[in-house]
Amino acid sequence: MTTTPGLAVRLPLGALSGLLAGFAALAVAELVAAAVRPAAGPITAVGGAAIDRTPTPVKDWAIRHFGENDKTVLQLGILAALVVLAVVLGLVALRFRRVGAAGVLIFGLVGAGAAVSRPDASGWTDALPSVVGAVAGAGLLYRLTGRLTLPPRAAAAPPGPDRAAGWDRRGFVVTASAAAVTSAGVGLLGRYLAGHSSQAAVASREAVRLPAPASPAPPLPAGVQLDVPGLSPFTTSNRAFYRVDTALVVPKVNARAWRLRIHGKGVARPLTVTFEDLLRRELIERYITLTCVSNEVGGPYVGNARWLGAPLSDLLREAGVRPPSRGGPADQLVARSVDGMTLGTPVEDVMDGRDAMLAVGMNGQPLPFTHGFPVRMVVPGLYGYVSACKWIEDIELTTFADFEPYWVKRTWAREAPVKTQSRIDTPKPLSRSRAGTVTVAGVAWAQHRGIERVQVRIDDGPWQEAELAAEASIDTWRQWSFPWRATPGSHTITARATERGGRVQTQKRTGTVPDGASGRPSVVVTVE
Ligand SMILES: Nc1nc2c(c(=O)[nH]1)N[C@H]1C(S)=C(S)[C@@H](COP(=O)(O)O)O[C@H]1N2
Ligand SMILES: [Mo]
Repeated sequence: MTTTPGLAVRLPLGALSGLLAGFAALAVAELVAAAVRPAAGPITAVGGAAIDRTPTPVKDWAIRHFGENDKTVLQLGILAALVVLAVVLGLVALRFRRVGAAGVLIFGLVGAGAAVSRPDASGWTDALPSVVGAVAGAGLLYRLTGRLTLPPRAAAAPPGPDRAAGWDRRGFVVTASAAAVTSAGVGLLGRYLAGHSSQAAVASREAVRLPAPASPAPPLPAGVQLDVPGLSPFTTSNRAFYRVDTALVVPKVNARAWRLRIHGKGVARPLTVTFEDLLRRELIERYITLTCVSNEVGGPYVGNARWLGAPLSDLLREAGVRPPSRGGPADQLVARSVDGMTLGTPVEDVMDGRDAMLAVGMNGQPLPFTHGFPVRMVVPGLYGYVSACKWIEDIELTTFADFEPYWVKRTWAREAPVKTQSRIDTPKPLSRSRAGTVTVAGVAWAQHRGIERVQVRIDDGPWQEAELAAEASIDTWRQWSFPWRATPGSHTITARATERGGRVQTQKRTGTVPDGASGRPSVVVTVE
């Protein structure tokens, strides 16, 4: 007579026990997180810690290959790892129940450690979701695997319908089903509560009425937009605007509760402003093109929007800040976001008269949550990672010597003005065209310096002038187009821009690290 079921039954049941325990642990953790702080949940915390510890080349590669899906890929990866882990612990628990359960607790501690060490952690309570979840998961695993081996006395009893194979089949099925149903319910409740807590933020965004700017954007000149199919529109819609950030869960900030503090070295009068305060100020509206330092030559991480915001230099002056050129002691402005990101911007740049702003509007709308609602920084001429802090809540005046922001700690340059770049939007790489006139068109940017010329070259031929669209301002990109008399064969089209003052976009190719990609865009096409 067997006292335990055969391996063919035990192994799958052990794995199932592990999976159920993992599911219960996560569900309970999410519920507790909804009460404590949604971002303190284990998946978000471990994911965030993983993002911060990912080496720069891998992160850059992930941004380039998965683009805006990079975070979904990471979360799926974490989930897959947890599934494997749960199965392994379930199998271990078949033989060593205590060890399996202890394993669940240890991983709970890893989650708790990740949660309390997040830069936006609110304290030891951030450990609660992982700890409580792990206790629930460990307890369940212990119980479930207990049902798979009967105590000697029970096993010796005459086999009945429920213990024919020497294990408490009914007990297992009842416990497992109850656990599955309860976990699903607990998980859904957690989701609901977390969603509910972001309702206030959503409502605060819906209630925003953007005021008219004291200084509206100058009307766009006629001819700023060329009529070429496949060419990027002059203004990028909010929906189409690229998104690059480290936030696994988009922060949902309640504008009514939002505050921005301005303080630090040389700040004679530290300030705290509310969202209402900002809206009451004299706002400016400007078209500004934003670019990511991770954008490869020809890449998609660039967009142009009409931003509405409060001039940053006015606020800094009210706080008593002087730029270094006027003897101010701080040369670096460190912006902090609600999710703990830090970005460092030269104080000189934001006070030199350019339209650096605390933006509240994007293309006539309050900022979308993904683009930093309620307030973000925008500084013309600098890559996003040294200027464009989303979900901003704190500005500290300091020095480059005293503080290294997030990306600078990860091998990116301290200072990063945007490099002059051009992009060929049409024809697409490896496309086929008919011989005759083919319109080559794209965009070119050199924010805060301006574009004065774009040229196109076919194969090794001479550089030929492209037609430039009208210039909205030196802070925006410019469209360009070139009527190419295409002849049959395979051809390489290359473009280069010249910034105001005559400096030509370099042909020297560099990668994105440490201060942005250089080189000229080219596409290969076939003409029939
Ligand atoms: N809080 C926060 N702000 C951030 C980032 C971030 O990861 N977190 N990424 C920066 C980078 S690298 C860029 S390029 C811009 C992108 O802004 P967008 O997502 O609105 O296009 O935001 C910047 N601001
Ligand atoms: Mo970026």
